[in-house]
Formats: sequence, structure tokens, C-alpha cells
Amino acid sequence: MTRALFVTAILLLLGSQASWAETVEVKIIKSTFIPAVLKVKKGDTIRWVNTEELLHTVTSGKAPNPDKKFHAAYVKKEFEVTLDKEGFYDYFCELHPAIMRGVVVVQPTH
Ligand SMILES: [Cu+2]
Repeated sequence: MTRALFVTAILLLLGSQASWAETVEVKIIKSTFIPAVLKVKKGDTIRWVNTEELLHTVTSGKAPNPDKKFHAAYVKKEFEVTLDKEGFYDYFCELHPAIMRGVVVVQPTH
């Protein structure tokens, strides 16, 4: 491959990734993650928005055991995480682990 072609290929790759990546929102309403099951594509950003006065955490793992993939101690307003690996990411609220649970499913980009 010539250098020009190589550079073009890299730019195309970067451009297409940028246009695919999205920010997807999970709202915390009445101590519930909505939607509880969120499907995103690899590289997308998930933004949790706490719409209420109550404090909550967004903690990865199966309640009540954190697995330290991501953690927001007290989501007062917003918390964002970008997931670059496919898979199922369980998460929960450490303050209300019995009722506040969710899953992010990260799917391949194509
Ligand atoms: Cu909570």
C-alpha cells in the first residue's frame, strides 16, 4: 500500500468511527434506571442522568459486588463512561442494590 493510500485509509477509519459513536442516556427516575437494559455499540458513551434529589451510585458488577469496571460514587447530576469492549456490563446502585439494577449490552459496531 502506498503512503497516501494508507493515510486515506486511516482517515476513513477515524471518520467512520467518529460518526458511529453516540452518547446514549440512562435516566434515574424514582430510584430506577431507565431503560434498565441498554444496548449500545462498541465505543459509545453512556451517560447516566440523575433526575432526582436522592443520591445514587452507578457501580459496575452484580449487586452487591462491584467489579470495578466503572464507578460513580454519588451521581448528583451526570456520569459518563465509554465502553470499548463488547459484552454484558451489569451495574447497580450501592445505596439501593435490591431495587436499582441495570445492564449495558455492548454490541459490535458492524
Ligand atoms: Cu440508588
